[in-house]
Amino acid sequence: MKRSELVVVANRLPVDHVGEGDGPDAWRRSPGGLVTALEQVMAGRDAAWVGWPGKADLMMEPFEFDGNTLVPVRLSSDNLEQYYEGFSNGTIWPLYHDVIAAPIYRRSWWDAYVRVNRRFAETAATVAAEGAFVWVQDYQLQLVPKMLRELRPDLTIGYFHHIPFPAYGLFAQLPWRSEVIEGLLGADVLGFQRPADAGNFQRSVRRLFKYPTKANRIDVPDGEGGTRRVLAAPFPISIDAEAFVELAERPDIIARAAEIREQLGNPRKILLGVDRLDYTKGIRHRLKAFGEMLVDGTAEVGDVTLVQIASPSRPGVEAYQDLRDEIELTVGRINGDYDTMHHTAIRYLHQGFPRDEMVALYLAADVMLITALRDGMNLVAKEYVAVRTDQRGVLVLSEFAGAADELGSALLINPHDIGGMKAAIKKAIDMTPAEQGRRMRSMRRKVLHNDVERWGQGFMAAVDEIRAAKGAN
Ligand code: GDG
Repeated sequence: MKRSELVVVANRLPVDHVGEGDGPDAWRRSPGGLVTALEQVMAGRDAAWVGWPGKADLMMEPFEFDGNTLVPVRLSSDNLEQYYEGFSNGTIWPLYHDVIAAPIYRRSWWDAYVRVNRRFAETAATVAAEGAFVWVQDYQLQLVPKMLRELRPDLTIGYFHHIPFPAYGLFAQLPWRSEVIEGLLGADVLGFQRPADAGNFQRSVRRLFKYPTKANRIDVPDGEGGTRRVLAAPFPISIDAEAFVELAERPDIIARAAEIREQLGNPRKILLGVDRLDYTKGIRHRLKAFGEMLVDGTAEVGDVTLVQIASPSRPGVEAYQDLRDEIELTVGRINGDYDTMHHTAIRYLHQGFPRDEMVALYLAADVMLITALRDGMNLVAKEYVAVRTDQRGVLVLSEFAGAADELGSALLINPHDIGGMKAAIKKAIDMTPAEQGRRMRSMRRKVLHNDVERWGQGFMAAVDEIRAAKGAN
């Protein structure tokens, strides 16, 4: 097999199967943020991407796509149920998001997680060239760094954690906590979203292993009497801000934004929520606040409309099925009580949309509601800010989303405080254009400057530094 200097390992390949057969023509680049983020790092390099192709039991040879080698990892439907829906999304996801839903600890899921992580590590080991850099992505693959180091000590290994890393008091619940920390410590550079996440990880390392940590550096025993230095630091992820600005300036998208307002019956203010349908996003809390505003008259149907896009997510996980039922019941009740023949209180769409339409929605929205109970970063917040080249619009942003670290000029809220959230939404609805402009300008400076290219460069600079230090030893 052809071997590459840079290998990305992620749960999913960056493509979706759209055509007939399994040839390269049948694939299209997936729209996700991770793909865009890494595209820039991979461009112009001899790079490979190891991941699951998105269909159970699909056995495929590596293939070339857009100048990179894609290396499919086969997963059976049993693997998907136990490793992906089970351990990744039924255990780790709720545990790492502060136990908003109850994590399920099941030994058979853990066993499957170990097996599948090993398969990813073995595949990456066959693809990486001598001394290559391998960049592992996210919580589904926390054991890969250690497994890969054992197979290929010549490699430099990075890992980026897209979701929060919890406080030790919660993390300690995990029956396999030591194995997970050991797995991650196989990397040379560990990236987290917020300083708090990197701090939580370091505390877990100290509590469980007593390894010394100082200024984001951890000295891990190398098994030969010496130590190996691991960097565990924040690298807040971002968006391709320029690409969003270009979309926001396209006349057809601007016209579409006006059309959306028209189609909603020309309300004075449009509020918008865009989330994967996930219990971490605080959609229920948002609906509660908005519903109460209709009851107490701080918002009126026709004057204000809430558009809620909830893109379908993880339909195989029970907690997501329950959440969907609950949200749809609430939306139905509110609309039943308040809709008129001309206007709706909440326009709810359980659908995914093309990016153009998303940008038109952002442009149409006077107020963007991000009420996550816990969120690694939240790229929607950054996208909304990037497209507002008119310096208008108000971002209501949960302090529990990583984006709050950079976007302090948003109206920051605690989504558990329904009264506080209602007051912030009211303030957003009433905000003067001058104040909107002042806040938006300050946030846009941050997002345009700290874009995804900078994120990639920052991480790679840390990797280069570690590599240079290794070379010097
Ligand atoms: C995880 C972490 C972290 C959503 N619906 C549609 C659509 N989207 C796009 C958004 C945005 C992305 O998906 C969602 O990213 P978020 O960051 O908001 O949230 P997660 O999916 O939970 O992502 C998160 C992220 O990883 C990156 O590290 O920020 O904290 O949980 O780009 O625009 N895009 C299109 N149609 C949709 O219907 N085209």
